[in-house]
Amino acid sequence: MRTQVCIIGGGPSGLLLSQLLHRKGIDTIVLERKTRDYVLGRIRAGILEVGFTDLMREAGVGARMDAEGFKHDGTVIAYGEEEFGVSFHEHTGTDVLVYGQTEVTRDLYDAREAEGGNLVFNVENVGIHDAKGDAPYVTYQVDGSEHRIDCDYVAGCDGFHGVSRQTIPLTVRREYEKLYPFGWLGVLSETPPVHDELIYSWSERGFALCSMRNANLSRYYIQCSLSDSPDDWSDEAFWSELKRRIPSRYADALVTGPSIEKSIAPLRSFVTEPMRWGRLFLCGDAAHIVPPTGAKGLNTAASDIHYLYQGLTQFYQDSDSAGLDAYSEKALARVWKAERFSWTTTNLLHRYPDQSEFDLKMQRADIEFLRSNEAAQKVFAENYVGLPY
Ligand code: FAS
Ligand code: PHB
Repeated sequence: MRTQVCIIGGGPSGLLLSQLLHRKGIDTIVLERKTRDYVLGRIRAGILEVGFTDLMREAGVGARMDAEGFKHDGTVIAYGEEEFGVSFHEHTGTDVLVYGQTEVTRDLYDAREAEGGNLVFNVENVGIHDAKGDAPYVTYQVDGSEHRIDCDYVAGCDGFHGVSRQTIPLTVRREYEKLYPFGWLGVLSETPPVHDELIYSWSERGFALCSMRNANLSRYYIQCSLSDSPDDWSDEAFWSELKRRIPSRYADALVTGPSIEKSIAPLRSFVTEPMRWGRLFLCGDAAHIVPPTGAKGLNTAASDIHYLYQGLTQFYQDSDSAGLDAYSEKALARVWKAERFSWTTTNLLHRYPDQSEFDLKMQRADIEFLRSNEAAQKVFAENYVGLPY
């Protein structure tokens, strides 16, 4: 079989790229290791930057997002019983959209299938071959039978644990990583959100985040130990710990209920360079990971897809490879800024096990500076709504 772009990974990165290229008449195939339902069952991001929502509309899959998503023009930062707001709109003239990654992925799957997209599920043993040559090809198995796809380019959209990044030789790859000494325990519950904006909360006991998906679906997180497992946390234990970590006016108003999903994500900062090797391009989590504190994971995948989509379109329409040649440098320039914001917000709001009294004073001063300084709030807002592509 032959295609123009072979996309490995049927998460939001791979699906968005496939849908965008399809609308430009560029042929793709998407190879996904799991089933559609498995992919949709993973509860992840909740906040979309304006760049992401623009891409979804350009891909022709923005209707439900625009109808059901919630515009948020600010957020609450809390510390102990104190709190203050940061207005995105006041400082940037724009806002973010609350619309879960699950729904983004569902919309993309629906569009790909409605438009005859070539999606292959349950693939195994994917191999990328001759990426440095002019005739790359990908092999994989489904139900035990071997397949080969000849293509012009390969897009590695297969996440942190995928095969694409590993295909780039260690003599070429440079990896940068920071592991955090804590994780996030997340709970999804069919309860009304405790507040109409997100609440990022620093507390003596650790970080907490109050988020949502819709008027009756809330998403909450608490910082937890890396040695914890979801089974260590009963719903009751989770709710009472969350209440201890947010201002009492919210704790008293919190509507609790049974968790319909409970999971722990370890926090990691990670970047691999370069994001291109011959005819193989890395996108999204295949190339970089951020701690979710800044809501940058999915949104940084979007800017990668934007740059690669532009480069491939320029190549196929104008036989001009300038966009492809600039991809890695352009994508990394924005990736590192997302890494910086995610790292700084994580350090601002989390309790580290080895923090000294001086460290705590510095953390408190950082929060106080953000509360009291317009310029600091503008910087926070510009990063949160998304830096330009
Ligand atoms: P994904 O990992 O989503 O998708 C990659 C796909 O490739 C998967 O479907 C996988 O099955 C498939 N795949 C892997 N190996 C393959 C192979 N060899 N062959 C074929 N297919 C293969 N971001 C936020 O902004 N906020 C959050 O709260 C948040 N929470 C997260 C929680 C967890 C546990 C994780 C892991 C990430 C979280 N993220 C969050 C980040 C997340 O949203 C990612 O940024 C987003 O999923 C990136 O999308 P993709 O690049 O498509 O990668
Ligand atoms: C979420 O709603 O899942 C969410 C929101 C903001 C973040 C991280 C996760 O920073």
